[in-house]
Amino acid sequence: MINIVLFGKPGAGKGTQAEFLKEKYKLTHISTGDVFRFNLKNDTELGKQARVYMDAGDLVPDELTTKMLIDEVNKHPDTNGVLFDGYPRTLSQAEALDVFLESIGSKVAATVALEADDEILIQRLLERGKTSGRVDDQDEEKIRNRYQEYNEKTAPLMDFYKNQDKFFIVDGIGSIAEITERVSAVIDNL
Ligand code: B4P
Repeated sequence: MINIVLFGKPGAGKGTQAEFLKEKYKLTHISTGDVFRFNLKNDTELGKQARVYMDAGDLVPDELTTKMLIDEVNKHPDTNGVLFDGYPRTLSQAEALDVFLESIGSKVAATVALEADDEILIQRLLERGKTSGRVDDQDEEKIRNRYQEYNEKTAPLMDFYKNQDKFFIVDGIGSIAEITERVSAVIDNL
């Protein structure tokens, strides 16, 4: 299994790049944001619990998120590898992911961070909010809260992966195809 973590601030393009990378490398794409949104839409118990956090732009509690993530990975026992999109987002999630992957004889091969300036990203999200119907994309205050959550809880993961020599930074500004090339160059060199 070759497992790649796509890392970056909200709107950095993780989901956008994952759509291309999953085809190119035949990986299973798991977006925790998408799985949560599916549960919200279908009004499941998990959706009901996650909604209040997501709508406010807060992270969903670790216990709920990690259980959901493990359930998703377990649905694909024969996969070539997983493209983790939006997970882990806290140190506790990163540690839980390592423990889980080790239990199935696997590990994170690399974490690829898409880097871009906050103000550009906020504009991207507001633009998407015009058509996505996502409550968390429509209000600048909620978007700024997502960046605060990122700075406080997710940014520390950079050191976690740097200390394991698994952290690769890619410039997230440019055309979608250019960025796919940059991420591919990292994966091809692993
Ligand atoms: P996510 O669904 O992961 O959303 P995201 O960070 O907004 O998106 P992403 O970086 O994938 O951006 P995208 O490609 O879509 O999370 C939403 C919420 O779910 C979180 O706030 C949290 O509440 C919850 N959640 C999810 N995972 C969790 C976890 N592990 N723990 C706790 N809570 C969790 O791109 C954004 C926009 O930019 C798009 O409109 C796209 O078209 C555009 N774009 C992309 N690339 C571009 C480029 N190169 N140039 C111009 N525009 C571009």
